[in-house]
Amino acid sequence: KKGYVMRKCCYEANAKRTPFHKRSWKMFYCTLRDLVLYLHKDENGFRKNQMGDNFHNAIRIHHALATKATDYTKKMFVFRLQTADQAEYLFQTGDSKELQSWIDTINFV
Ligand code: I3P
Repeated sequence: KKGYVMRKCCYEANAKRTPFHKRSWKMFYCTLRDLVLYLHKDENGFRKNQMGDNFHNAIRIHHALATKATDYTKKMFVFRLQTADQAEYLFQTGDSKELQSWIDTINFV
């Protein structure tokens, strides 16, 4: 699965709260492949730079959980991703169908 999403970091690994200057929403082109969610600036990023500089923008989703962020009311169609290493992110998708599709894809791969 792939597509543009907005992402906000809330917690880094080991439930460490993301510092204020890194908590803003950013747009990414998101590619889910082999249990890893790759986040690139645009569609070309993945191809150009498969093994490249974006390692820190790769989120391992093995034993991760995606749920609708019903408590986050500032934006619509947002899900929360909690990873095995206790990082946490919010992702905003385009509509309710995309929202459900990302959640299902992440939880059932
Ligand atoms: C953050 C930015 C985010 C905001 C976050 C701010 O500031 O305004 O949009 O999250 O609030 O810290 P900056 O751009 O300087 O990084 P929301 O959109 O969810 O309010 P937070 O610290 O309460 O997460």
